[in-house]
Amino acid sequence: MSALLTIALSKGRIFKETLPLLAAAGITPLDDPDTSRKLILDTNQADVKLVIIRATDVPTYVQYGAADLGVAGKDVLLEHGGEGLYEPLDLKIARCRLMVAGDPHHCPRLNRPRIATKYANTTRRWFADRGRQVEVIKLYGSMELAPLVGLADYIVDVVDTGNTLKANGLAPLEHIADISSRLIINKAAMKMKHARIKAVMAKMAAAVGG
Ligand code: PRT
Ligand code: MG
Repeated sequence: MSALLTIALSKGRIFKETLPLLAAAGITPLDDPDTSRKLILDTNQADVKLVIIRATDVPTYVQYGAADLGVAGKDVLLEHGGEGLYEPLDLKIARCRLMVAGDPHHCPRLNRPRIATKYANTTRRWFADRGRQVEVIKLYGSMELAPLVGLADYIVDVVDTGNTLKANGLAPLEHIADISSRLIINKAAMKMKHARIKAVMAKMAAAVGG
């Protein structure tokens, strides 16, 4: 007898890169979220389910215990704040950098440059910590467009190859943080399902490698 274990994941790169780590823990999904319309995926283990949600919603599901475990980018965790969560394991997947970016030839508004980003909390904190006055404009996607149409002087976004910035005449300017995805765990679940979660964690940790 064992309690149900629910794991929250987002589609795309996090799902793909988490699959081998779950496999190392003996967990294989029975459906592919790219072709299935199901939001709850069964796995080869009857008592392990995957819930497939937006990347930015993963910490919220785990915080409130709707999922016991989850995988979320450090960018998303910094923005969420990490309340109600343990973050015990760096999975070293979906790596990128959180950067300030912009047109290197652009002259910003002198007193208070505008920064467009979906990372509004992180951005406010980062500039405030450096004593730099900025106006943060919250967006939900396509940040690269904002400087091109005069909505903002700079953006804060995650950058991998930098190709998306380059294709839009932008360049990375300042490094905020190195990003990778983390295993996150609901604090109450960690107590109630301790042995079970510890076992999954240990196998995933062994599979992460250096
Ligand atoms: O796509 P959706 O709006 O549903 O949500 P999401 O963008 O938050 O999810 P997803 O799956 O795209 O990203 C999940 C996590 O992957 C992020 O929270 C990051 O921690 C991590 N990650 C790693 C990235 C990238 N690399 C990355 N390159 N997330 C986004 N990107 C974007 C980047 O901003 C650019 O627009 O991908 C585009 C290509 O990047 P370049 O630099 O290679 O051109
Ligand atoms: Mg995306």
